[in-house]
Amino acid sequence: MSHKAGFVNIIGNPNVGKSTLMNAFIGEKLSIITSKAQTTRHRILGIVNGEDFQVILSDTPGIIKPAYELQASMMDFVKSAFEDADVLLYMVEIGEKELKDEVFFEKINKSKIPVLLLLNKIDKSSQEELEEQVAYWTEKVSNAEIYPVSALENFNVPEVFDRIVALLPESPAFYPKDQLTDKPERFFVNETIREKILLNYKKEIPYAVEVETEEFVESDDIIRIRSVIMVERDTQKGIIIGHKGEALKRVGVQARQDLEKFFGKQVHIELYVKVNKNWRSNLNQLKRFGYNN
Ligand code: GDP
Ligand code: K
Ligand code: MG
Repeated sequence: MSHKAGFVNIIGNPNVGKSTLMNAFIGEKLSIITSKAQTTRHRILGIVNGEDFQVILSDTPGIIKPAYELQASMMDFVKSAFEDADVLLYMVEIGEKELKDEVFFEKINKSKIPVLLLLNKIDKSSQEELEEQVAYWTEKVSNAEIYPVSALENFNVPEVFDRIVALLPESPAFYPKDQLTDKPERFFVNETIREKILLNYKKEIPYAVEVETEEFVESDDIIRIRSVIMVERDTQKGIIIGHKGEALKRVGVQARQDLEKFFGKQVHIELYVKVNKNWRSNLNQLKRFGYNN
């Protein structure tokens, strides 16, 4: 049986309905939805699995000018998901056009990645307005396929999803099919720490390591994180920690810097190392890492 998998990036100004759409895709509440602009500062990863597909979605902050810098830092943060996205969803809402940036249009029009322009909140518009807007966007983003949708009312959402799957390349799944999706921030922290481990140690170490974030507590001005790095042997624990704890400290500092940029908040991160001989084969342990729900 053929299988499709790939990365989908959702972009658009704040409050156009990106999170609502993502939740509609995923079928459960995943990201924070609010009418306040710029609430979604996190890059939240959601994964929708089917028997023969895996769609990996990210929801990013707005693309209006003040967000550009933030976006740039996010871009090098998760380069692969961004640059190697297989499908780009560009969401706008009915009535929105003044805020647009010509540079951005150009980028869209030159995109090698297929772009679906989702004209959202059509439940609020008249037929006439809808037609007028479709004409406007057809002219602006000549390169995109345009879909009028209502993320809130699920109008045309399944069709968009089917189109996404159709556009994805043939590929095995990137993440275990039963990957946890209800704690995306933790998942993201784990991936960040794992990346830093990859950067700081020789090859055999990263493969012997699993990261689990046990605590992720967010308040107004700080996020407190505690994560455990699981290794299989005592010797690996020693290597991870390093002389006077310096190696582990470096991993922590690098992870913190990235996470602060990413979350736009101060981050306090506590890392510790645990030896767990069979983490790889022990199913119960795997469950704790979120591979079962
Ligand atoms: P985001 O900032 O792009 O992630 O936008 P959100 O998903 O947080 O949505 C912002 C606001 O728009 C929320 O109040 C949503 O309920 C509302 N919204 C989203 N989609 C629709 C839609 O299709 N129709 C209507 N009427 N409201 C919507
Ligand atoms: K929002
Ligand atoms: Mg959002």
